[in-house]
Amino acid sequence: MSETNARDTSGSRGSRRVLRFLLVVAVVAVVVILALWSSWSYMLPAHQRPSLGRIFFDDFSDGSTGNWTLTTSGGPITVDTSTGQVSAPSLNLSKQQRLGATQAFHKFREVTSGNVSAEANLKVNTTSSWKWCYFNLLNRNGSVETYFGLVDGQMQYYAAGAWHTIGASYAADTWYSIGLDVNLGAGIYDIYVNGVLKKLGAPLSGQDGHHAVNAVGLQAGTTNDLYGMTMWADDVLVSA
Ligand SMILES: [Ca+2]
Repeated sequence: MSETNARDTSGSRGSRRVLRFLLVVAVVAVVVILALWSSWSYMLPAHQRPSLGRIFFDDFSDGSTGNWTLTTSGGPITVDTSTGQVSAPSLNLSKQQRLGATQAFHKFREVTSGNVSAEANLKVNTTSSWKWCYFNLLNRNGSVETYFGLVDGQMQYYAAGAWHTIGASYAADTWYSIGLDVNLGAGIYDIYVNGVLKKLGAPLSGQDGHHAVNAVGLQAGTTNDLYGMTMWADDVLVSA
């Protein structure tokens, strides 16, 4: 081998080492950027992630319950022009007796995979025991998948046969922004209160083994015939 060729060979080895180094640096940079992006986007409620789009929204500004299928055997459901969040009117569900149901559902195209989120502003008129309100996503069989409620003065989710608190109490006549951020593939959901993550990875209810969702539901409840309860809902948003 001549001296010139040896230098050429040595020089090309050096170039290859530099190229390999730059390639490794580029790969590491891409991995770090993707990790930062995914962790950042994971911290956002689902509807704020770039990949999610709005499926349904109702702020009741049209004065109508027409977007909803109502059951009023337990008490009336009306558009209430006296209150709202962020602005009146809102939906008023007044459960007035133990028997019967006071609930409203809106069906949307079924979401079978990925992320889906539901948000609403909620208010109740009492924190008394045996009165509650539910805000949830349901599957095509009408079974709840998220199982979230305002129960006995605490925001809670139901799983494994019991209610679990999330470190968020509520007061009467106060609006709260609730976000339910579902990962259908993992079978879990996160719960946000006023934009703050309060519960990471609550299990979907999956009572019938079917996790896809196609409805959002509101329900007011009482087991006391003497005193009913009223819940209000506004700015109901579903994104996927
Ligand atoms: Ca409104």
